[in-house]
Amino acid sequence: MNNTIEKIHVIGMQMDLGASKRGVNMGPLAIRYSGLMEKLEELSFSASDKGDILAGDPDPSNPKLKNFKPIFEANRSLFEKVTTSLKEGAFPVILGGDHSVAAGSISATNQFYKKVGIIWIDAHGDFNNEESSPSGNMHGMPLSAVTGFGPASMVAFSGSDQYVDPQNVAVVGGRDIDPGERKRMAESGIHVFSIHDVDRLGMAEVMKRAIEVAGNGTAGIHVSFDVDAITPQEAPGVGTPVHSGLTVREAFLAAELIAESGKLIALDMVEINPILDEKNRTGILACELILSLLGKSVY
Ligand SMILES: [Mn+2]
Repeated sequence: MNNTIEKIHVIGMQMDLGASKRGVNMGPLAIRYSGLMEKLEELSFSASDKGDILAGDPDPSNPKLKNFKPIFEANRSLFEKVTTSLKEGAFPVILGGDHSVAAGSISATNQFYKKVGIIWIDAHGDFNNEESSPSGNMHGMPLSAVTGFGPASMVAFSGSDQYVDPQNVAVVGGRDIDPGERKRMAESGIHVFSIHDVDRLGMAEVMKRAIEVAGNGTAGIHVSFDVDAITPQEAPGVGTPVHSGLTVREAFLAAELIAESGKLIALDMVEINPILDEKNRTGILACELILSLLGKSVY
């Protein structure tokens, strides 16, 4: 499928309950402040701001799935909102929020399109479930949940369980993956292009392979972009920084190659933490990456 994007719906998730550190709930504001809506219009898209979903109060009842209830409720709202946008023929751009928002957004695209692939750009694996997670923080679980490795309750939005085939999942930029999580990832059948692979192969080759993985036999590719994939010197305002990450140029190259593939069907841009940022530079970077993923080119 070669997807031509015309109409865009921007949906914010003011939620930080999936992480131990607070503040990424303000991510949607930081990206909007960078002029996202105006810049989308400049690129000739018909872009509508669908506002933000606000997460409820913290819920300490389950230490293995911290804040499960408000996270699930916010994600159910997101699932419904994304589904509505897809039915209206719009391309959804989801502004996080912590990465647990991908549970709602990917469930919606996968159910709507029947079979989607995922490119998950992240310093972390986000492949824990309630048993394997050392912290119980739900932003470390969404990729496991949407591929059917639990927590099943995290993605139980509709009657039919429909998971993304692990064979169509590519993780790019991983460099902080805990031992139990690594084992689960290896056994799941997902494809992992770690930061080491980016070093050895170069981003162009890694993205070529990732697009092949996520695009093969699917209706299109859902990109879930955690800004902590980028090195903290360039992207200081993130929820969970990890040293020695992608350069800004590698991140833009990845975005441009995904745009060029014509296979992008939805996008999450997550984990921007304005409290830790410097004059909103990470918010501006996230905004520019969204534009590149949607086809803005340098020349
Ligand atoms: Mn993540």
